[in-house]
Amino acid sequence: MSDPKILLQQIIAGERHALARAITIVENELEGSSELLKSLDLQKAAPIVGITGPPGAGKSTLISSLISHLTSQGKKVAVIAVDPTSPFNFGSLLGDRLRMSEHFTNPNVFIRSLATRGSLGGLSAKTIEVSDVVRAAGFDLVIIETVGVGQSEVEIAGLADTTVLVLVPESGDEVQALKSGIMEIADIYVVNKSDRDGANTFVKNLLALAHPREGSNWIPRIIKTIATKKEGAEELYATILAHQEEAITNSRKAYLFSEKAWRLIQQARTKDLNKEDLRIQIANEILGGTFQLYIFVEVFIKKKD
Ligand SMILES: Nc1nc2c(ncn2[C@@H]2O[C@H](COP(=O)(O)OP(=O)(O)O)[C@@H](O)[C@H]2O)c(=O)[nH]1
Ligand SMILES: [Mg+2]
Repeated sequence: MSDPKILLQQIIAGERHALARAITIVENELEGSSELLKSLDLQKAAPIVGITGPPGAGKSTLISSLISHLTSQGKKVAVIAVDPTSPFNFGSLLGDRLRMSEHFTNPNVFIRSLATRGSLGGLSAKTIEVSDVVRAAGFDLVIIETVGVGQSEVEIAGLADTTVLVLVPESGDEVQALKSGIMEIADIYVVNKSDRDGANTFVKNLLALAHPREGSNWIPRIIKTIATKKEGAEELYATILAHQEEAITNSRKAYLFSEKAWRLIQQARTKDLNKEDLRIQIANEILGGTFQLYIFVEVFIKKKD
């Protein structure tokens, strides 16, 4: 077993095989996993952008166009594709791989598919841990693709710094039905397939729905894209950056970390877990400059035992 500290240094230095090994260690809870997680510097890590939406909306294609834009600017980007179906269903993984194949040979791009295990909407505690390892590896941006199947959009919103909901012009009816749940979680709406009829009307309808989340001044933005032609990727990235600058406040950080802590602790089967307590404790530690997610979770679990 390699020393987690050395492995971490290699990851930060951009050694991709070290990153791949670290992900395997964390995914399979091999020896050193906990040490590795606890030594991650998550305050300075790359932001996570969650890209979610119904199957076929064009998420993978959009991510591919975003990667092209980012790498043309010399940026480093990682993609974690979360497959909500069985880990044995390689068909869907292969589809995403083929679509992204033009990026597989680029040293500034790291793509990893993640099978989900057990969690209701597809996002397990493992996804949090793996994405944190990737976040610490010197990328400018980490993108997580999740298929919208009800609960998972809401889960990605607790995991991602910025949540992008990808819809298509025909999503109008869905949006009416889903207004309260899914619509609440997006920081940025993308109307993809804008080469189709109805895109402008749909954008107008979305604009009427866009209002800030509770406790935030950020008003969700709406962006039209044609992912197959790489149109709109530049604007999408600029808007992601704007959201990072304007909306990621300390209270938002405390919210996100408490969502993650809750899920990690829940996985460790701790009872009597209160999210509001978690948020307050985490907010205090963030203010005091002492917060580290995995140390916090370990101490919390020990205290409860
Ligand atoms: N017309 C059109 N088709 C698109 C666009 N973006 C993606 N597609 C197509 O939509 C299908 C589903 O795309 P995919 O990226 O796999 O969607 P995902 O399931 O959300 O990841 C593919 O056949 C894409 O080529 C677009 O902007 N316009
Ligand atoms: Mg996809």
